[in-house]
Amino acid sequence: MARAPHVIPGVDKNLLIKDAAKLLPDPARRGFLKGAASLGALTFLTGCDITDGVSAEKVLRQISRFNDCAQAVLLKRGLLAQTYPESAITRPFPFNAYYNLDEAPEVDPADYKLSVGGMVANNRPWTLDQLYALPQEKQITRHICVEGWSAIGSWTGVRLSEFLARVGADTRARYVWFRCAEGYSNTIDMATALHPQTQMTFRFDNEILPRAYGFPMKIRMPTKLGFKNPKYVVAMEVTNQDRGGYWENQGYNWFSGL
Ligand SMILES: Nc1nc2c(c(=O)[nH]1)N[C@H]1C(S)=C(S)[C@@H](COP(=O)(O)O)O[C@H]1N2
Ligand SMILES: [Mo]
Repeated sequence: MARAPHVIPGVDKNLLIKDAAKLLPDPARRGFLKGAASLGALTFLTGCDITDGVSAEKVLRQISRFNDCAQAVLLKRGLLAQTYPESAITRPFPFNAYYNLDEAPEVDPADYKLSVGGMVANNRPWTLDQLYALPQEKQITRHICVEGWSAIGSWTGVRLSEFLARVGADTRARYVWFRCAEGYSNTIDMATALHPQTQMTFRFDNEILPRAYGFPMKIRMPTKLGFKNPKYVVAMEVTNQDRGGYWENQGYNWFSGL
């Protein structure tokens, strides 16, 4: 089932660095994009240790690590990822997964239940109707994939922080782990989980989230790279253990070969 499309020969690493920098909250982003877009400049702006590498693999891994570090340093200051007007939305918005669209999971909304576990006071599962009844808001933000593309989309849903409060999550826990209908998974740090722009998403471009983009629910976080945004989410767990994820567990070796 797995394919290995995550290397695009000829991708310019400087462009990738520039794109990754768009994840930075202002004013760090503006400063960075105005100046020389280098890993050195990223280090300077954030204080996060990042060193230039010879291979694209190394660079991308560093960017990924850099993003984790930037979370702690920049997002704790309450900074937000850039938002855009409706006119900036990329149409059509790209589909991406480790398989083709016709192999994407088809979740039956009537059967769907989000299971909630780990360090929470209330672990009852949630139906789609119960989730839809929560307060929702819309964000128009940029999604950046390490395969070398980015696109601006419109996502509507509930703040993950709001949901975590409702299930009585222990927010002193270090991580939130997600499992998806087809087996994809990933772990995010609690700072990201509680970030105001991290969203349980139910709509794309004002319509019920299409199958391509993760029906019935994805987790959207504009402060993280695309692969950290799980689609078709069926389970969530609040935990002190880093349980990794689909790509994380492969040690990013999907980059090798460049
Ligand atoms: N369940 C699941 N979520 C996933 C993936 C996947 O293969 N399965 N791919 C990730 C990657 S690498 C990207 S870039 C985005 C693509 O989201 P999109 O199809 O909405 O553009 O989904 C992320 N979340
Ligand atoms: Mo991606």
